[in-house]
Amino acid sequence: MLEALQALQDEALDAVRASQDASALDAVQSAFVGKKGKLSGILRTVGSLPPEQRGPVGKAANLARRAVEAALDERRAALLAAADANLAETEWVDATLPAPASVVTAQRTGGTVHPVSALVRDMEDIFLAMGFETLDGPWVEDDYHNFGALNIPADHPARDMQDTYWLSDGNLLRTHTSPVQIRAMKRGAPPIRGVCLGRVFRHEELDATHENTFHQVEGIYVDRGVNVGNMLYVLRTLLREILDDDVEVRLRPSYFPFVEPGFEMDVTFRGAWMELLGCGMVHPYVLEQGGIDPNEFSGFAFGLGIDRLVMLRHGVEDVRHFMDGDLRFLRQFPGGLEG
Ligand code: FA5
Repeated sequence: MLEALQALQDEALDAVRASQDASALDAVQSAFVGKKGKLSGILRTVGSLPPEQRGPVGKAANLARRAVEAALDERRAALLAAADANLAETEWVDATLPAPASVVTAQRTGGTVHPVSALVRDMEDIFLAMGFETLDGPWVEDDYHNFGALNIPADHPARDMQDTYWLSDGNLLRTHTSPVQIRAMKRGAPPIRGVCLGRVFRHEELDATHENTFHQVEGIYVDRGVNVGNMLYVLRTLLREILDDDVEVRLRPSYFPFVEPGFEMDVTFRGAWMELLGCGMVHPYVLEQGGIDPNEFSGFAFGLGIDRLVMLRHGVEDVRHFMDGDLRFLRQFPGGLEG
């Protein structure tokens, strides 16, 4: 499998080098790393491999995907630069006009990877190695998926826990990634092992740990006999991979209408406890909404604040830095293309 991956990566890199224009690069992109591409196909099968192979194959497949993506970016920038140089020789340029899209794209390839994106990628690797697949869901949700199916009917006081941006058509900007639980269950029968890493929106009172646009990772695992112990194992493995050993963690009972029992996990940050995630066993009502028989199956789910985990990882004192786009902040993070 690993050799096949290497061969696939080599084939993709050769194809990138041979591409002479943007449409050729687009074709290489979709053939290898697009949704239906060959490398993406391998990544999707990782969860069904024997457990001891998942880690190495998942990791190698991700590395191969990134190498191909980086080569595509580089080749695209080189072709654009060549085209611009050509243009500059043959045409008079009005420097007061906004830069053409090609120049903006080329400059963008010189940026750094946002620390939230970097953690998202790392977490995807960790979950892939544990046999989870990555799921997606819309930012604009309907009331049913964001609340109703999660056992929060229209008049339920728990709606007040998540102050919502409503749209004029009655839909809303999702307040959490939990609607993806319902979408995952409706998509296919158990076993279900999925994670969704994405953006969520709340009309919040802003402070150092509360933004109105932030990121969560939702996890859902449904099968026969799934229990709280399985959940704790997954959460512990995740945090052990991401955080230093000396970070203290505590679990305490909590309430979310869509789990029973429910918990919250806190971590120590700057001398105080900071809430990191909510979790629990998927409520029987929610399983039923997903078309799953609660007498036969059980499951756990969790929702973790990614931005807060980035704060812990890098010692960032205020969550509002992540979305305000200040390059002096963003350039501090290693791992970007600038170094
Ligand atoms: C939820 O959103 C639940 N959907 C989590 C869940 C999923 C519970 C599955 C049970 C099962 P909560 O509102 O507590 O719960 O948000 C989850 C995490 O998101 C918080 O622990 C925190 O880390 C992060 N978070 C919440 N609000 C903000 C905010 N305004 N800014 C940054 N991070 C936030």
